[in-house]
Amino acid sequence: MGAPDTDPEAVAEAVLDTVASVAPEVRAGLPGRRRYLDGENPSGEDVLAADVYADDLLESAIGALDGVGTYASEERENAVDTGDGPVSVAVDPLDGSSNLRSNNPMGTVVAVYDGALPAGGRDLVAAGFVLYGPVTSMVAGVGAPEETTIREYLVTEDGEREAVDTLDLPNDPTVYGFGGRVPDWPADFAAYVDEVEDELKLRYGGAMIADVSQVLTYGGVFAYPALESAPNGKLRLQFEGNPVAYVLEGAGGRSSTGDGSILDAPATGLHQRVPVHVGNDDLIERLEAALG
Ligand code: P6P
Repeated sequence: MGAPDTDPEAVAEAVLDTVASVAPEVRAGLPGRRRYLDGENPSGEDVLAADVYADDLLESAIGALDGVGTYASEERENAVDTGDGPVSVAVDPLDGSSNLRSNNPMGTVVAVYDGALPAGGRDLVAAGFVLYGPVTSMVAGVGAPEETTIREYLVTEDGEREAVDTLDLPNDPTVYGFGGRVPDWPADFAAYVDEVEDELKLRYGGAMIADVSQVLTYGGVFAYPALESAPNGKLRLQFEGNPVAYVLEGAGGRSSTGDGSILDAPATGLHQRVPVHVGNDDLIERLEAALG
């Protein structure tokens, strides 16, 4: 390795290129890795052979980059020291991997922070996700959250990113998807759902980035809210909440923990959970009013 690059945004671009470059290999390795392994991930969830496979590929490729000092993953208890670089990379190697057994879309989420982990969303210098759908695509942006532009790319069989277009949230929202069980929703969230259901069509597939892709394409709202049984919801701030908030806010939408932008949520731990609500500005504004 040469001298670590010191420009965080240049390193971030290299990280996004690297995630795209390994995407075909991740996708090609899925068919033979649909079995569950013994043990659980740090969040207490079952682990598929594909989760470990994708994580190992990404750690090896990202950790080798000049400028990356730390690699962290939803599948690893602790972050990995990968050198002296200025940025830390947090990855959900296969978001929604339980969809592999039912052959539904899933993907890879990546967040690039300027500095050490755990980090707040305002420390992001890039974020995005690869979606393994009918085609392999990437949605990502580089720069400070307030300055980024979110773009969609097709990922070629050679792992190259081909820009398609910039992404701006449609003004006439049509879809919603909410995680958790109805009886677990707090009453004020259930009241919000009652209101929203009259206006939007349900789109929920069990993989955050696939459901978020519906919102980015058609407008609407995705939420994995706080639950009576899980006051901080299910999704992880470092690996899911911050990157998806970066993307939605960068595309002209809004994010909320229920009490302000997810990007302002204090970072307290590598695997901390956070309620996630992202989508069109007025829908999130109404959500925050409902949650009081
Ligand atoms: P549920 C996938 O395991 C994940 O972390 C997100 O991608 C997704 O939004 C959520 O959990 C699905 O959770 O409770 O619907 O299975």
